[in-house]
Order: sequence, then C-alpha cells, then structure tokens
Amino acid sequence: MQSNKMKARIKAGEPVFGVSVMYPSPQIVEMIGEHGFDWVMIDCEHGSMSPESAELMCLAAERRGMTPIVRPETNRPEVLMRYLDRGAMGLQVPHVNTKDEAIAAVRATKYYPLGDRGLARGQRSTGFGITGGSIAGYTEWSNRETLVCVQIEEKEGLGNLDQILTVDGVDVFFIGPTDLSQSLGYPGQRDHPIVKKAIDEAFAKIHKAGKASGTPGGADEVPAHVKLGVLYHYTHIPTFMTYYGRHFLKQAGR
Ligand code: 3PY
Ligand code: MG
Repeated sequence: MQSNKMKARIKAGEPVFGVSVMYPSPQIVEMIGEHGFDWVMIDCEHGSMSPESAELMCLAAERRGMTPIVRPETNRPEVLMRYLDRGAMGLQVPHVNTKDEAIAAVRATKYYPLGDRGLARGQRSTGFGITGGSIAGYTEWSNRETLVCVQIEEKEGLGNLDQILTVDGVDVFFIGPTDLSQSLGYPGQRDHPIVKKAIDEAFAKIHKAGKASGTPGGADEVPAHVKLGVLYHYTHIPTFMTYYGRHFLKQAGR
C-alpha cells in the first residue's frame, strides 16, 4: 500500500502542482506524469467521465508516480465510496456550503473511528484482499493517506467559512473561482473587484486558521497564488491545448 506523496508535501507546507482532466483518457494522465506534475485531478463533476474510466486513470496516475484525486459529481457517501474503492487517493468535493456538509465528506471518506465509509475486502483499494493483510491495517492506512479537499464555491459556503474551517479531517480548503463568480452575480468574471475581494478574504481566513488552501490557475496566475501561500494548484488540459494551439497557428501564419 503506497503512501500519498502529495498529501505529505501539503502537510509539510510545500505546494503541489497538478492538472485536471475531464475526458476519459489514461494516456493523457500518463503524459501529464511525463511532464513531472505531482498529481492529477480526475474530474467526474464536469466533462464526460465514467467511474470505469476514472479507475483506469487512477491506475495510469499511479504508474507515473502521481497522486490520483477524483472530483465526484456530488457529495453523497455512495458516490464518494465509488471512487475511493476504485483507487482514488483523495477527493475534491464540490459545492460544500456548510460545516455539516464538510463533516459528511470527511465521514464518507474515512473508516472507523474517523467516519463510516462502507467497508469491504475485495476492491482495488484493499489490493483486492489478495495479500491477506489485516483489515485494521488497511483502514488505518486509508484513513492516514487519503486526502479530503472541500470546495468553497458559493456565497453560502463563503458565509460559513469560519465554521467549515473547524472541521477535522479536511486537508485542503479550495476556492472555486468560477462557480463563486456566478454565485456572487458576476458569472465568469473572476477578476471582477467584488469576486476578487471575496477570494482574497477567503484565502486570508484559511491561512490565518493555519489551514492549507487550493485553487485552479493557469501559468499566468500560478506565481501569484504560490506567493500568497496556496499549496494545492492545478491547471486544465484545455489550457495546455489552447496555449500551444494558438502558438502553432500563429507560427504557421494564421
Ligand atoms: C470552480 O471554479 O467553480 C471550480 O470548480 C474549479 O474547478
Ligand atoms: Mg465549480
């Protein structure tokens, strides 16, 4: 059973860099690994992912030494378990708006005594039960190594941030600028002064509480995020394509 290198780095206060993929492709995950990224976010909330594809992409991430984190479509125990059992080493849970919702995400991710994730023997995450290790050893390992990230991306979540920050077992408090901009009444305008102020204040609160923060960002934004102390970063596959596609066509004279 492997250790979660990405979680260890965040705990040590070091930034980690990943790429989100919302299309079913283990090969794209492998290419991301060849670039040297720390982790991959397998996005089952948006895009066209199936649980079967997510499982193969978890395998591809492991094969290339990256941590597979899945974003489930919703914060429900049976959905979270579906990805953990298939090999996700952590979950990035969308639209967490209250303390109770954050507690529910932790409890669905962890086994006794930290939670009540459904326990079984034969799935990938237990090594299919083949090596015959103790169940107690497995649950301790899983509770220790599995990462929980909650997304604060609505006005309601921002309003409840102080309470959400008190929840034990959350490793990363993530600010989702796109949904937040919509929830604040400025869809897609993450640089609108009102949206920016809300995001800056949220980061300040998270850091003041001594907790790790996360947010997505492209190459132009990541230096400022690192400087601010954000630890959990990712960019998107379409961003890779946009940059090089534009560059190529410009070079070609279009
Ligand atoms: C958002 O910005 O809404 C996100 O969910 C980030 O991926
Ligand atoms: Mg979102």
